[in-house]
This record gives sequence, C-alpha cells and structure tokens, in this order.
Amino acid sequence: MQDKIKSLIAEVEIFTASTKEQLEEFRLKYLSKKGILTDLFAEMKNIQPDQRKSFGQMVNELKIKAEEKLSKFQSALEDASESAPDAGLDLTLPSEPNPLGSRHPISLTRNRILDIFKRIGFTVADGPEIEDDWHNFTALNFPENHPARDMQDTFFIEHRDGSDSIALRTHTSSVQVRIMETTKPPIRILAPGRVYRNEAISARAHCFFHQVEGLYIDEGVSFADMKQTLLYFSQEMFGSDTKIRLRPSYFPFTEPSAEMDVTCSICKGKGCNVCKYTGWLEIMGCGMVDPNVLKNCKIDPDKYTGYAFGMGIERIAMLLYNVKDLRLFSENDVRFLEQFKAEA
Ligand code: 2U9
Repeated sequence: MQDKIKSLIAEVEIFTASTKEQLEEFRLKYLSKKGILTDLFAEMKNIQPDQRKSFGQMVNELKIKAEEKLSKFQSALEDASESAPDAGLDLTLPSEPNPLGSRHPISLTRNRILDIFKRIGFTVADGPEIEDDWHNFTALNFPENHPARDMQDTFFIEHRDGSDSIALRTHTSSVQVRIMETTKPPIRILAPGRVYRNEAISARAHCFFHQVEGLYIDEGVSFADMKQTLLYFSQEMFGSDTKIRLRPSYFPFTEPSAEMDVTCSICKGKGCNVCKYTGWLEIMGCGMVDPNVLKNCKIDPDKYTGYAFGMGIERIAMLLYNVKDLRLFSENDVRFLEQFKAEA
C-alpha cells in the first residue's frame, strides 16, 4: 500500500497542465469527493495500528502536493489567459462600423441626367477617349482651320510614325459619330464621358471635364421635338416650375444651333449672384444635326433629320450643389467628397 502511495506522490510531482481541462481532470482524480485521497483517508481504519501513523503522513504528503500542484497551475493558466492576444475579447459586442464610401458628385449628377433621358427611350453609348481626327473633328464638320483643331485647344498625341492626327477627345460627339456610322436610324443615344481641352486650370476651367451629349435621329425629327424634350429634362432636373429659353448660337455640327438657359433654381428667376442678377442660367448647347454630319456618317439627310445637345456635368453639379470652384471635383479631398454621403 505504501508503495502505491509513493508512486502516486511521484505521479503528482511530475504532473503538468497546459489547459484548464487537464487541470480539472487532475483535481477530479485526486482531490474530489470521489477522488483517490478520499478513498485513502477512508482506508485508514483498515491499516494496522502500528503502521497507521506513517500511512497517515504519506497520505497527507500526497494531499499537500496535489493541492500545491492544483493551485500552482490554476494561477499559471489564469495569467496566461489574461495576457493572450484575445484576452478581454467580447464576441457579443457589436462590430466597429465600416467607414462607408460615397459616390462622387460628378457620378451622382451624371446618373441623374442619364436616368431622366432613359425614361423617354434614350440608351447609353460608350467610345474611346483617344480619338482620330476624323471622329473628333472632320466627320463633325469642323473646317480645316477651326481653332479647336489647334494645339492650343486640343491635346494631340504623337503617333509612332510621326503623324499627330491622334488626340484626346475634346467632346463625346465622337462616340455618336461612331454609332451613326454603324447603326441605321432610329438612333436615340446618350454619350456620357470625360473629355480633354488644353486650358489653364482655374476655378472655372480645367484640362479635363465631363459631358453628357444626346442625339436623336429619325424621319421627321424637328426643332420642336428637341425643345419639348429639353423642357422635360430641365423640369425633371431643376423642378417642375422651371422655364427654358433658347438663344441662337453656332456650332460646326448643328444648324440651326442654340444655347439653352433655365430659370435660376436658386432665386426662381428673381435675380441673385449665382445667375448674375439675370434670373437665367446657361446649362447646355443644342441644335439640329448638320446635314453634312449625317452625310459624313452615311445617313441620308433627305430622309432623316435629328437633334443633338451637349452639357458639361461639372457645370450642372456646381448649380445643383452650389459648388464655387471646379477644381474641387478632381482633387479628391475627402472633406469635400464626404458631404455627398447621403446620396446613393
Ligand atoms: C453629333 C452631332 C451633333 C452635340 C452638341 C453642344 C451642342 C454643346 C457644349 C456644352 C458645354 C460642350 O461641355 S460643353 O463645353 N456642347 O453646346 N453639343 S450640340 O452635338 C452633336 C453631337 C454629335 C454626331
């Protein structure tokens, strides 16, 4: 019996625990009500009286060693769990909110413009930002000596063969030329996108900006159709009490051409510093597609007519959001961009 206790003492001395489960197993085996020590103390009465004292001492030694081991590993495991990387981690707490991004005001404005025209049957067309001279100028009836063809206004790209007839598009009209060349009317498209002009950067001008252009070609399309479509657009965009006015203008690709104003949405036409006390804001150019342009794109000008319009998205966004400096749209300052968070 005494040998058995000796081997139990040796077993306790070499015991180690790396988990709370292992330690609990140890406690149950030696120190619980149904454990080894309870049995050994119960055994005492069966031991010969002359051996009882030394038996009792050995059982006591076993008990003390088991209790010491238990308390040593209890505190060791507790310390380890407190310094663990996930100590104090409460998985039931709600998570940190993810910072939400927001759409750029130019995208918000573009989407609003596109949605309004999509509702009356326009679809969206896309094309390259690097264009050849034909699609950007010649097909659109730009005369050979037009100032827009000048280095001062257009970014030309030198081609490998030394020719400079490749340029960054100066308007998205080139997209519409490409569609006209490959599609039989009726054509009813919008061409949104970035365009480039060789201008000094200021609060009112930039070397790149964004446009939405529109084109409708079919048999019997008239100036009156254009006027009514643009009135619908203006009232959807700026409010149902908005009025429009058309002023004669000139573009190489439309004839007749006009510039369109809307009543100032800020002062409702009464006059304020945004509309420079005129009550009117210029928002786009428009006109009937020049028959030369139709011919250049292999569309019969005797059978078909069409209207076109174009607007700068930055200009509309400045009016919608009361932004005074064009440069804010391309600087990506989050303090500016965060102000558009509420919109989808
Ligand atoms: C084709 C034929 C005609 C598109 C048009 C305008 C008038 C216009 C300017 C507004 C401000 C450009 O962003 S801006 O500087 N645009 O005034 N654009 S008509 O006419 C076309 C387009 C394509 C084939």
